[in-house]
Amino acid sequence: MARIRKPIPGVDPKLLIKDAGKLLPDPTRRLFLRGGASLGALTFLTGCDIVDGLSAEKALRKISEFNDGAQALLFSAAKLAPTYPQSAITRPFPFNAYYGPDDAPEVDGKDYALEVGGLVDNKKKWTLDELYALPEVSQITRHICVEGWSAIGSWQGARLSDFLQRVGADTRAKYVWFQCAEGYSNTIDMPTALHPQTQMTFKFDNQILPRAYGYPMKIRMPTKLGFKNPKYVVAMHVTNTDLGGYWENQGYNWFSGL
Ligand SMILES: Nc1nc2c(c(=O)[nH]1)N[C@H]1C(S)=C(S)[C@@H](COP(=O)(O)O)O[C@H]1N2
Ligand SMILES: [Mo]
Repeated sequence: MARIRKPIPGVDPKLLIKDAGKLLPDPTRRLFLRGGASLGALTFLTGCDIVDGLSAEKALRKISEFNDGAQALLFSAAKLAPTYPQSAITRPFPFNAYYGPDDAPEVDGKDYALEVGGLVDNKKKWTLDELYALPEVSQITRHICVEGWSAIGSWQGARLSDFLQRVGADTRAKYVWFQCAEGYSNTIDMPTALHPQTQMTFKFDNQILPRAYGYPMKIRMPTKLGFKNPKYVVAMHVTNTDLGGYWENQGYNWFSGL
């Protein structure tokens, strides 16, 4: 549908778009330019309705602060992480946490009940039997840790997007936050939560997830670095507030993904 734009007092749209283009980091800049670099795209990226000089300045300020957010908005569900054959699985698969393997949480599966909160219709808790009954998907993908190692693993579980739909999550919300048994936490953007390879993982290599790898549940996101993949997850909240995370709060790049 064609839309006639009124002139914006005090703003030359051509210059504004040029400035925005200069401020944007790649690859967002390339996508912005390729997509027509319009006022509409700028409005979409910043969430600012550009009606005057003040809001135009605000949009530019946002863009310059905004590398993570701009990338997240352009994150495409069509972009899949590479998958591998069985023979490529790294054995033994490495353990990693901010403590040694002996200090990994020991979650009692019998008492386990996943808390689901925030912007969802159904806040009932989920037992392991209920979670195990969800339709299963499987992936063999590479896990990449910022500490300088990577490994290929095989993970089975439920699609997080299916689960979010099932609990009536408001998928227009910005984030999903995860809380882990030992206090680790994570916030991810909704596009990543809805990505087809983002998985609520209950098994490693078709066996119940061992304690080392996050029993009873981890969130597997092959489009994100290792530290964005929380293990021992006990709660999940759909939210419009960025609740940060263990490493994010210590300055790690929030988006940390493809
Ligand atoms: N609960 C919890 N989840 C966590 C961590 C942690 O310390 N606690 N470490 C993260 C990091 S940095 C990495 S690389 C992976 C390691 O997962 P793995 O032990 O299955 O290889 O878990 C991530 N998720
Ligand atoms: Mo990591």
